[in-house]
Amino acid sequence: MSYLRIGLLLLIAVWLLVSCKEKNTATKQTAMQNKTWWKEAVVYQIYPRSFKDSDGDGIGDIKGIISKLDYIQSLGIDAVWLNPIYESPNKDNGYDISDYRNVSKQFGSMNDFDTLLAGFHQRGIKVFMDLVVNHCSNEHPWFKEASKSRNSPYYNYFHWWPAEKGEPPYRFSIFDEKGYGWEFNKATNSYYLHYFGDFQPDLNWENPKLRQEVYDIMKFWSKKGIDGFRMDALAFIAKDTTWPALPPEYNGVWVMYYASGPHLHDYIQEMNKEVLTPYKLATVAEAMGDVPRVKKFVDEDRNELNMAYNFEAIDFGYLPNEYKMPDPQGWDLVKWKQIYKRWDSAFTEKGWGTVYLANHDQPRMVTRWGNDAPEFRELSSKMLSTFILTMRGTAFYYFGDEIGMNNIKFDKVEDYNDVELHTNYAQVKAKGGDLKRFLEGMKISSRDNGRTPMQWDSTSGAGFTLGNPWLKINPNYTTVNVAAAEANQNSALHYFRKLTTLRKANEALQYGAFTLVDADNPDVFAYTRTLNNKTFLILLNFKNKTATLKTGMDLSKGKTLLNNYGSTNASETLQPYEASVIEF
Ligand code: TEU
Repeated sequence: MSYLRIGLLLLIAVWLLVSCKEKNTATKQTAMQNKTWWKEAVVYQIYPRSFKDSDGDGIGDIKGIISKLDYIQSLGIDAVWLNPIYESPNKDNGYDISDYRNVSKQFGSMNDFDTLLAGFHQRGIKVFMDLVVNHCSNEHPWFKEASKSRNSPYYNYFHWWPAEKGEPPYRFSIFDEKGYGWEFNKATNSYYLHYFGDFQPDLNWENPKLRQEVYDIMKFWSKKGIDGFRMDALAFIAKDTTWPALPPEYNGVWVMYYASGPHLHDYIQEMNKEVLTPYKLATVAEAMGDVPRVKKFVDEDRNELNMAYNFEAIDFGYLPNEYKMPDPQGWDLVKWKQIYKRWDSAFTEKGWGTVYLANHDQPRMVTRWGNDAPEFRELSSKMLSTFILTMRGTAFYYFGDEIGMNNIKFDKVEDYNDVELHTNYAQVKAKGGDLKRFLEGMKISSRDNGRTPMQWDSTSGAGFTLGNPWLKINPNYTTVNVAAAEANQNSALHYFRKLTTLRKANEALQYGAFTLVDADNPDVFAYTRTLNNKTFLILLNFKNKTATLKTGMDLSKGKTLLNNYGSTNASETLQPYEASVIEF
């Protein structure tokens, strides 16, 4: 064969290889992008206690949410997640349920709920309910009965350690002052297990009867027509009931040990078969752990759940071995970007992630991840909203962030309501720790910062209540409120609406591949989202100073679709907290 022929054959072979590879990526893209409503959704989280009070008792309620349905629709969101609305003694604000089939009297009636659900559906908004089944309240009839006698039919609905066997093997409890997860019960002469507060006994998922009870509760709500469940503390439901001693490498990383009950995934698969598939429910779970662990919950082939929260990114920037104590050195953007990269690549083909920067367990996003100084509050909150709505993964957006609500930063421990805060305060106090330092840290990280009432207008009570609010209202409500934001065309609120519209109109922002740009840039979080022939470049300056980056792209070819400074010129120099969405 002549050299010419060999050369020609080689050329053809290379051409064939390249075109096949291109085809492969194309098929891969469509394969990874089987479309579903919940992958495209922006989910707006409503903390009912703090959203809108209709009867003047200082506590938000269902009728209050109903009165704001048109506002919620106007945001352009696709679904809502309601924090627990069930009957509860409210020691952990609804995460201690005493009746799974009734609405809390504080919030209204079942009729109100039915009206609310219909109101959402009429507006094309889907509804996620909170499912809290790792534990119930100690005032739930199951526990009340179980704790009377070992012969109670409900005794095995919970985990017990008989006192005649001595001290139970150590387990940690997050809302217990001593951090001890077993509580002695005299009537049964045994200890019951509680990973959270002693008022939140853990349910025994190893008991098939209990599992059936849970599925029945889920069916009860599903028959009403809800669209999905947000699953609380789901990683912890299964336990190793041989109660092995915690290994030396445990080192306080309880999620990695407790999240691994041997039958965890069997139970979730059973739940999927019994309820999730038949009722076509979407699911998002608190499935704590590292990426490989989390993947197991949402890998489509495993028939378990749809989405999981990214705890790694949200817990970033705290001092090791101290609960939610912000690192005085700040947090490292380059490392944070790598977390998102890792989580994104875990879900390119199977499974699906979520993107969020706040919820009821977190402080306000603008204080924690942006800058709530008056000159930067709106700018940085627009920048963070841009991040949440242009990343790959279902967007979970916390009520009030659309107007840039920020942390209230209580000075006194008495101002706090949260069981978590009071537990940790008591622990620091018992150890003779620095309480002043603790309270300073909590101004940044504590959960109550995210739970202060919604600021609707500048009237007394912020348009939230005519009564005495259950938690203090941020005094800046006189200027930071929905009414003021509606009146100002440049507000974070109007910007958020532009973002939801932009995301909806562009599949590339929903399904497009995510690639970091200038990954090592210490100030700017930049990335592209690409699908077929469309690319979006997103530039986000996370710092309070001018920053530059290298995109390696010809920005003159791009069109700026959205910019929080109103600029239309794409540039590699960004103003403090500048955000740009550029289309190519
Ligand atoms: O949170 C689960 C959880 O594991 C908590 O540790 C959470 O990460 C912590 O609150 C962060 O500060 C869920 C709910 O979201 C939370 O509100 C409840 O208090 C908790 O379960 C118990 O039900």
